[in-house]
Amino acid sequence: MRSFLNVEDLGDLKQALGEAAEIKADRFKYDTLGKNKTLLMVFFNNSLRTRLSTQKAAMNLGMNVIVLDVNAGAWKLETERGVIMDGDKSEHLLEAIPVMGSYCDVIGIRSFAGLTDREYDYAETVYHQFLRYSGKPVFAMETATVHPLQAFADLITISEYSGCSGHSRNSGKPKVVLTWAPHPKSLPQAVPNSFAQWMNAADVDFVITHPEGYELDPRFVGNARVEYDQKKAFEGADFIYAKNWSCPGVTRPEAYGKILHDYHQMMHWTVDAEHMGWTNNAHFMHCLPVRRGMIVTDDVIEAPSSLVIPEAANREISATVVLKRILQSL
Ligand code: AN0
Ligand code: CP
Repeated sequence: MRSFLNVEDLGDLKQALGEAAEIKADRFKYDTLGKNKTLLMVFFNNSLRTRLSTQKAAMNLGMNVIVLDVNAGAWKLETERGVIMDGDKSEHLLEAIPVMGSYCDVIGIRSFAGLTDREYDYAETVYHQFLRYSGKPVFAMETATVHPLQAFADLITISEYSGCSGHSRNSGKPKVVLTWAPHPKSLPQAVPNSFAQWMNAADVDFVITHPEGYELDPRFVGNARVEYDQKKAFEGADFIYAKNWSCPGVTRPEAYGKILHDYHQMMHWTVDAEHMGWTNNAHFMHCLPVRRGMIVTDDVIEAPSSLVIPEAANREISATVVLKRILQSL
């Protein structure tokens, strides 16, 4: 595997879930696979889980790890071609990428959407430059439009907990609901995009609910059911996956990356005990970091049915499977 951005990059999902279970049973099973191989993790944005879980995954496989925080100590990087670099940016990404590639065997990239130029973000311009100019396999640690390590960890978690809950009303398939929830700042669409893409590929009954104007890109929505009435969407749900995202610019191109309403008017979308009461005793999920009181109430996130901690722990598992696949193809 030379690139990890989309669910298709992993091939058969059942096999990938089998590998995840194998790693979970013995996370050091392949601890010599990465001997003398170096992972470089490049962060253009903050992280807690991705940074720790991906580094841990690399260590499980016996790799060496280098972490670069581009905005804390590196030269400021220009990303556009054809500009006269007379501002505060000292180096161009097109030199920086092959230099980074010369020090490592695998590169992970965290580079969020700028949320101003939809075409630039949705072309995954920065990711594809790394893929083209580094000469090394590259994987997404949340790029402009996707967060596949998160979605894979989410799928692992759902498959673990749908097995043991077994109380779905939907002919054996768990009902999984992705719900928009309020947030005071503009956030990317990467997490909901990937979650939708992976749920569409999985064996679940999948519903998306959000206020009008927040329609996700059709390439990620696929055949999912979109239900604007949050209560109807929640009915019978086995898993509630909450996330905020800014306007994806599908039905409102001029509002790309914006918050469409003052969040004070949207607090009825916050997932609280009343919302969870509409479900089939659903598990609550969120990728974290989460703002309590905005996305979810304290009681819901602290309830025994909340999966936010095991979900985050599964990030180590998803990253170990992905790095293992990459190392096996070197
Ligand atoms: C980021 C986002 O919404 O994409 C990262 C989530 C994993 N969240 C924030 O910036 C708060
Ligand atoms: N869920 C997730 O990717 O968290 P971080 O932003 O802390 O890495």
